[in-house]
Amino acid sequence: MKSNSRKSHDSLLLMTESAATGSNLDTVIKTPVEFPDTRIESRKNAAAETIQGLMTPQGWRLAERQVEALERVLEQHKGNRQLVILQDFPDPDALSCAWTYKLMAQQYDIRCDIVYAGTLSHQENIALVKLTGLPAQRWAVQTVKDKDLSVYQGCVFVDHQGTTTQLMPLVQQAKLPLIAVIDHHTAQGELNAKFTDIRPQVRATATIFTQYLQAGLLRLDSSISEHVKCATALMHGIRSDTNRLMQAQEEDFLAAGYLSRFYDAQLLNSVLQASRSKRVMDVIERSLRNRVLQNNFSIAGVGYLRYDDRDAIPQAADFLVTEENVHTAVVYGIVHDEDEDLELVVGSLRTNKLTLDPDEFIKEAFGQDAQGRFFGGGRSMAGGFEIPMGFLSGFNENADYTRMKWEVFDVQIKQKLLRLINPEEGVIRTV
Ligand SMILES: [Mn+2]
Repeated sequence: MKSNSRKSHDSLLLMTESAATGSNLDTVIKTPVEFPDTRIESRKNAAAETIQGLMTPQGWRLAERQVEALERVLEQHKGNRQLVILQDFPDPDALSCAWTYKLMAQQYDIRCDIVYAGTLSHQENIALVKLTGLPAQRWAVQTVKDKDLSVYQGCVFVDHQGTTTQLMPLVQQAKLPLIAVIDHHTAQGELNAKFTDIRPQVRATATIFTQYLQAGLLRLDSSISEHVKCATALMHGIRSDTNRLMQAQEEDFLAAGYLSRFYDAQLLNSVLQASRSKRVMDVIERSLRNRVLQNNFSIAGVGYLRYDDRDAIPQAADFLVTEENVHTAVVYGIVHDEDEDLELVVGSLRTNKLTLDPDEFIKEAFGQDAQGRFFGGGRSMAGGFEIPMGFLSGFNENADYTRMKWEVFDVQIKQKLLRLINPEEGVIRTV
């Protein structure tokens, strides 16, 4: 069914394109049409697609404007080498957008390296990268110090604004100019990029990037395997940031509709089939056992977990928010990085309460550090935080000490959360 419809679409394309490619089909018109810039041609096609309803008129106008601005910036940086920086624990939205950026920039002879400082933790993200051959590399902070950043002429942030990557200070030190920021999280402050497209009302950055494709920044071709895989990654990005499209809005559906022409459903299915490890299941079990229910919030501390299992926290939050009468779940734990003997508190919030702004909620609950940076933030329906443990960080062999340390953080975090959840009750009792 699927492949049939794709075939008929392809042959349709062939028919309409034959004039331009000058093949010997009977239908070919003699005058060969020359397009000096293929992007102009695809812009025209894109306009036709808009009329067919794959973009809202507002979405189209915005995308067209942004694409023009981005094209100008790419043009100015022709031949450059750029770093596309992801958040430390990249998700499908971030990964797919970085890849799309890389493919778009390639047309301008710009070479991009996609990097992240943390790790790929969620089983689906590991599967996504492996199965699509997605070109992202891990740059652990300690190894970056030996890297020569002067080979790059600029950097790009997608799906974040520099607050969730440990690479930020290094990039600033190397004085790498910020070329582009494309994100759907709430604006986190002045960044001074050459191109900025921050749209907090859009559910996924992958939707924004799909609109760039639709507006002609890169013409997807279903006979190019890399394009098919990238479209599949974008589809996964939109799905995963919209709770399997359940929180998607018109723009996201339309973007998914466009991608449906190119993506590989079977490949996406294989990515989604990736199974959870036992350790992730254990974290989910702990969250279930430890959860505290109050005012339709479900709060759970899960204790210590390994760095590689860090993404078990949002998965546990995803699960807790499905309970009856719960609209918001917050799950947190102490993530231990054995390589660096570093510990930090990591937490995730998931909500389906439309009036709750995760960004505001997290900023309000945890405040800022000494440098004025917030411990976390969010986008629509989801948020996260990371709190360094400072002097208390580091492994201790004494089991009592380790338990006590957890309890202190557990109580402190609950206290900060419950102050917002039950404002009238004030501070909670610790026993
Ligand atoms: Mn996202």
